[in-house]
Amino acid sequence: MGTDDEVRVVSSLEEIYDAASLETHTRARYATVRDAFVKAYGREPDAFARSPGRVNLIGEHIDYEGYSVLPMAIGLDTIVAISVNASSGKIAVGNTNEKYTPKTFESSPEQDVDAASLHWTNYVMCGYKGVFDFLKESDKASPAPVGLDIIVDGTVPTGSGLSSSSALCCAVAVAVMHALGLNFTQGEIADFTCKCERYSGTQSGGMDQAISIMGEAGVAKLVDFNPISTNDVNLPEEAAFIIGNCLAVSNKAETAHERYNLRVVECRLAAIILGLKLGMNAEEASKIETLKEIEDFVGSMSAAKAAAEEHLHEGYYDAREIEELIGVEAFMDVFSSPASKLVLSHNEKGYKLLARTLHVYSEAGRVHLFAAACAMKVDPTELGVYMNGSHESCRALYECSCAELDELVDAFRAAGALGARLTGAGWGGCAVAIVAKDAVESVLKAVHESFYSSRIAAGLISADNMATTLFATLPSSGAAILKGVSFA
Ligand code: ADP
Ligand code: NG1
Repeated sequence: MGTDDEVRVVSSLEEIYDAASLETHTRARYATVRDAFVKAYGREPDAFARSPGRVNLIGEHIDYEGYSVLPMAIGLDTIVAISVNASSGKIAVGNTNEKYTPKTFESSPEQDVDAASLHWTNYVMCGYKGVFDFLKESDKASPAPVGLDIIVDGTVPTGSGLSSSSALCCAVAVAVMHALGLNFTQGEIADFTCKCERYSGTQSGGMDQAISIMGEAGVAKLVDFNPISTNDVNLPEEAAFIIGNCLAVSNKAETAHERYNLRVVECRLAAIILGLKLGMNAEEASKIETLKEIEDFVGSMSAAKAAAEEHLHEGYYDAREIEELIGVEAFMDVFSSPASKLVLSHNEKGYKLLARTLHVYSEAGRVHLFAAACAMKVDPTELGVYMNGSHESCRALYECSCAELDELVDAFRAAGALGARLTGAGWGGCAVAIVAKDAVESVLKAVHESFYSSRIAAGLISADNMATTLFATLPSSGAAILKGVSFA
């Protein structure tokens, strides 16, 4: 499977899920989604689409800087049941989880997403609009918008760095594409879902959508950008990966102006300043979007890193210093999107440019070392070293960790993991650890005791929810459309 292939259409759950998960909950889960659909809309759905969450093994906060990342899809996913409703002419959206209230929209794809509302259906509208944006952009004939009935069900923990938002956005995009009788390639869907998820307010890179659409059972993927492409990475057979949620929730859209989008802005400012210092004229420099373009300009990663060390200073730059360095026009251009304007209006401390840049360049290097080590089948201990290095860089240079994540990473290492790091955007959410396969049970037990038992006792997490809080995971398959599936 690759960027030119279409999303798989399957007619049985066995083609996606393993026997144990079907037996214990997945078959029943699909029946529940179907029943919720029948209850809400009075008939069975025409089809289901599903798209998984992901764990990023290495390469954090560098996808939006143009650098390759190395995630794998996980077994937790989002299911969307869908039917055309020609008579309603509206987009009706419900959820199996009562916490997520239903909402009905007009069917015009031109409508804005109300990012400030932070309503969960924003991600549904992102996926919906993305299908029509893509048709428009690629000059393909666009069907007239029709009414759609939708029910969503998700098992990816939200705000946890396992990309529940992209699983939702991608599952909706695939479901809408199918319901409208369209067929795009996986590469096309990965590309437009990356763009349309930005309607939710975060200026994300394309990692999550790419792996959610193009993930495959048994392999992690090295994902490259501009254009998006993926290469299989065979993980060492003698190693396993464990995910642990540190229980600090980090809702990306809510905090974007002071966290995620601020980092995106800091990297762009650093890239423009470096471009100018390296001899670009003002017009050329103002067009620079990513730190990768600076590497391309100077010819190597080591030269780019040396340039950053020479031309950027430690600590914060305030707005006046940046205006003096790059000019008012370029400064305003960086903040031209509504999301970036929010960053500017909330920023009090200033912008840290050297530390962010050094994280990006060193992390990009670690991704390739990790991929090469997998290809050469080296001892997984080496992978652990790269993962530990990544966490340290995220913690100290990118400042996207938090006390709970650091404690969990330490707990993994103390329990015998070969390495551990935060995964996803950070500031809360999950850590991922690499462990020797024969140590999985002992690491799970030790981390349960050292990190979780006191939190269970304090009521921060119920023992019933531990299966999606601390678990070993294998590379799983990407998005699929399910037609004519039997739940018996
Ligand atoms: P993550 O790291 O999980 O992607 P985000 O904060 O980016 O975290 O996105 C989480 C948000 O995505 C939730 O607050 C909710 O609005 C939406 N979301 C994700 N999955 C679901 C779902 N199954 N049902 C409803 N909303 C969901
Ligand atoms: P999370 O918050 O884990 O879904 C986000 C971005 C990614 C990437 C990582 C950090 C979205 C949808 N995803 O992931 O593109 O930049 O942070 O590596 O915003």
